[in-house]
Amino acid sequence: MKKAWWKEAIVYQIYPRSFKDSNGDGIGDLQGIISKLDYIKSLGIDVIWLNPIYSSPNDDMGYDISDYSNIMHEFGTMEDFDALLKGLHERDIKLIMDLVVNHSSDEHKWFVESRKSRDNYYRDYYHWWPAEKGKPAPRWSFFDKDGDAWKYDETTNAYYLHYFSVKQPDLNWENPKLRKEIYDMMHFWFKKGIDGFRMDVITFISKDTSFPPIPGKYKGKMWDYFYGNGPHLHEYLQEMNREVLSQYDCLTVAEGPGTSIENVHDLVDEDRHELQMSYHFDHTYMGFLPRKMITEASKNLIEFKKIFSRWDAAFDEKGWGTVYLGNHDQPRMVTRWGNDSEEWRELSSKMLTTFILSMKGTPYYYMGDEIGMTNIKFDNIEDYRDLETIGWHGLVKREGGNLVEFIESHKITGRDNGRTPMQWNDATNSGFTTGNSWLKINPNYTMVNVDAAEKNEDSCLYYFRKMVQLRKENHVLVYGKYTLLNEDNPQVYAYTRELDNKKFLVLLNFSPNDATAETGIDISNAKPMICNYSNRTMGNQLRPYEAVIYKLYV
Ligand code: TEU
Ligand code: CA
Repeated sequence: MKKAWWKEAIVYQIYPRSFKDSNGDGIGDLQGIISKLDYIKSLGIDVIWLNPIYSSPNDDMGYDISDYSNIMHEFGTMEDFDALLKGLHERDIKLIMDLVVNHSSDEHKWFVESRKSRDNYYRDYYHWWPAEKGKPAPRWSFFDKDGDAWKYDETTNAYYLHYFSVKQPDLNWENPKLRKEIYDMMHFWFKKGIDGFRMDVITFISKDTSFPPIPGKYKGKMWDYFYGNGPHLHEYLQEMNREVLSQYDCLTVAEGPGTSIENVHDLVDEDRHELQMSYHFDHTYMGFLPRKMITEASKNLIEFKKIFSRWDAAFDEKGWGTVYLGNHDQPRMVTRWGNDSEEWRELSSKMLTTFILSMKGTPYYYMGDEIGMTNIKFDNIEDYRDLETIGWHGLVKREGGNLVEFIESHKITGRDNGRTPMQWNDATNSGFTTGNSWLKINPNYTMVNVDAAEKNEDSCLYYFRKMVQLRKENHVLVYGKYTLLNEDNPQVYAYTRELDNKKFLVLLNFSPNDATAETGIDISNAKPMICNYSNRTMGNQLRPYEAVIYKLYV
């Protein structure tokens, strides 16, 4: 296993819109993040992944970019960005930015020009279908109000493609002029000193521009798999690597909808000269029906263990993986995978943190999870700001579907649950803003906040810092061989990590009941390295949501 800084790094994701507002407009901003740099440093993490901060009309909260080389005015100025980057680097923290180049905003000058005429210089920066050829073969859109990825545009009597919202037209990567523009933009940011990119739906960028009907085998399956393996994807990523990435000591991670164990090596193996790692969605969709309606199967631990064990094994020989539970597209991990009741919130949050930071692969940890933030569970669609939930709600309404069931499911699955503002203290608006927050703040901020956690050495926050240190001091948790134990136990996730002469045993009770870990391992003289209960009774009995890591003497 070849060692590398980006394999040993712990990545902390900041959703800037909701981290800290410095000017009272209710929207987080770069100066707000700067005011919290010492807090960020205190976590012990190595890399910040910053969601998009570029100019945007915010149809999809910054994932619709109208100028790739400028800062969204709500977030501040380029000088603020330079100060933020300097502040992070002074604290030995790297910064990776979000590269959103499958699509731009429809307000980007390229698209404003492209839609003007069929012979415009920028016409082929996007995917157009002349209407005289009839309507093109159906493509599904994640965010279109009717799920239709083709939008008719009267001016030039043609359709344009948008896998996401109508305000997010897909860029035409088959056009070398477009690709060069993207590479130049990437150099611009690298020359400012950033340390890499998280690449938004990068697997979708290559399209067969004859737009044939989607093959039958993808019917009913996630469209991601068809979208995620276009004809020239790897050619373009190898070109991006040659033209840009190979010239910098950087971290590159694909957001990889449509990646599978079968195809991920084409993306991340070192000898492919493309990217370094990718994150998949297999666990996030567990038990979900279309439009993120939820079923009982959504928390099946046996399935969860199978998924993570399969993905771990995928990188036994080559390539490298990622481990995450939360991000800005996912519900809060303690609600989705733990238990957000007041009785079990802290214990189960610490248990999940133990999992993320004791698995092989680079951990991606989402802001606020370190204090055990929970889903806000809106009762009204009017409280949502995310076009995904609002769009699907409209669709269900038009179909005469069950809106009560929809709202109930989205209390768990809706993306805005993970986007509510960071909870700093128990003052008004949790110290996030002195104005009216762009998205409601979880009322539990009076108890769940950074200040309260800093005053309590038994808090999720202190536990997170301890787990970070345990991982950094024990590379067996980074590179060690993972072996799943007791796989058919529906309550307990048990595994070992081994490297050279070190062997750790991780026992996690994912249930609210006592459980027994049947691992066959004698722990009578093992050393508990960390536990989320103040006292660890030896043996393989686990209390509700108990997490413990033992050092075994082999
Ligand atoms: O997400 C792409 C993506 O796959 C998710 O939208 C996922 O399919 C969806 O949340 C599941 O319901 C990226 C960004 O992370 C997301 O925030 C953007 O909305 C999207 O791309 C478009 O840029
Ligand atoms: Ca602000």
